[in-house]
Amino acid sequence: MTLIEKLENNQRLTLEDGVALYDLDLFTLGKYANQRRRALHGNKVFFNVNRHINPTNICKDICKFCAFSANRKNPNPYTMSHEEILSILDNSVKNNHITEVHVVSAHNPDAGFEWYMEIFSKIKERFPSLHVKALTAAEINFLATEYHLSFDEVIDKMIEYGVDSMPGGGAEIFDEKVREYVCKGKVSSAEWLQIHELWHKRGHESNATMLFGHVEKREHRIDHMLRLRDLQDRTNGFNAFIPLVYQRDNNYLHVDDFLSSTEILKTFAISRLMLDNIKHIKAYWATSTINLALVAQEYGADDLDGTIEAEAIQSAAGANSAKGLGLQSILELIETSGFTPVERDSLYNELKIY
Ligand code: V47
Repeated sequence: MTLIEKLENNQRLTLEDGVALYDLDLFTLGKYANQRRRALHGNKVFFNVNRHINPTNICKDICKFCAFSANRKNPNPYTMSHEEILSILDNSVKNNHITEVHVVSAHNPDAGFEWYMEIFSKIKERFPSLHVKALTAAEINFLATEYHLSFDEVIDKMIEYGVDSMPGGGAEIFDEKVREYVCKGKVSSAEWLQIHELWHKRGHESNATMLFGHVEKREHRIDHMLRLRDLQDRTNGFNAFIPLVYQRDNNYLHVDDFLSSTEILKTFAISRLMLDNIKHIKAYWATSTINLALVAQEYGADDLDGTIEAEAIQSAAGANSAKGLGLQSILELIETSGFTPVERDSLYNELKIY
């Protein structure tokens, strides 16, 4: 069967197929990805009203791509108190009616296990209906190592303290050689997958990211997708796959060539085609820019993430995302791109179709 016949017949694609998809022209690739996307989601573009909070930037890890960590190039170390976090949320809940808080921290050995966990129960106490999406597999691995706990023990604590779902961060690129080069010493690929598997096995859901556009090759991206597809076959716990476009400012990974928009759109389209068992492909606008994230909706993506309000990780590396996007802007952007905006909750239940 040729590659085109496989696409026509919705056949499962191999590593070689995935790499070969990059050789198709963008419009042919886009046609198949869009067909798959429309079969799943019609004309809908999903988003949520959320707030990203990054409570500390002090980190014992040394990822070369990171511009957020205060141990690297960022001269302003900080660790928020729980009261600070709660007062930010007071404002976001009151003025912006957020339904989700997405909490991602650096790996701060001085903050303490309780500091990491207790904020979740405090959030739940003050805002019982707010969805808490928190603790990447990289943070869980850090907490387990630092405090001599098993992954199961950390996960049990997360559930006890009120975490609802896990974000997809820390996946970077699973290929061991590239990983060793870009984020030596951080959670390994096998550990990242194991942590999500344990979380899924408890009946909880999560997302999966991939950081691309740095030193990885196309086959590493496809390999990354296939490792996720294998796990999803076993657990069905991933809601969304999120290809994060690498931002190159203020870090130690000297990459001169920024990806072309064509390569970025192809990667969205290919992820839609390879990941036949993950329902949503998120074009996280903070890394792809809002313009390309909207175009990506015609190339396999169906989601934009959310209003985010404030963002510190990607904006530290050059993304224009520090101030978030207003609800009205998101609605207008989706509508003027010809799509139907659908506000969703964190688990993709539809809250409002505009
Ligand atoms: O894992 C770090 C990435 C991630 C850079 O689950 C960078 O819904 C680009 O995971 N250029 C954290 N990216 C953010 C994240 C995320 C974001 C939005 C939604 C969800 C979700 C998850 O940020 C890290 C890392 O891969 N990152 N540095 C950089 N220079």
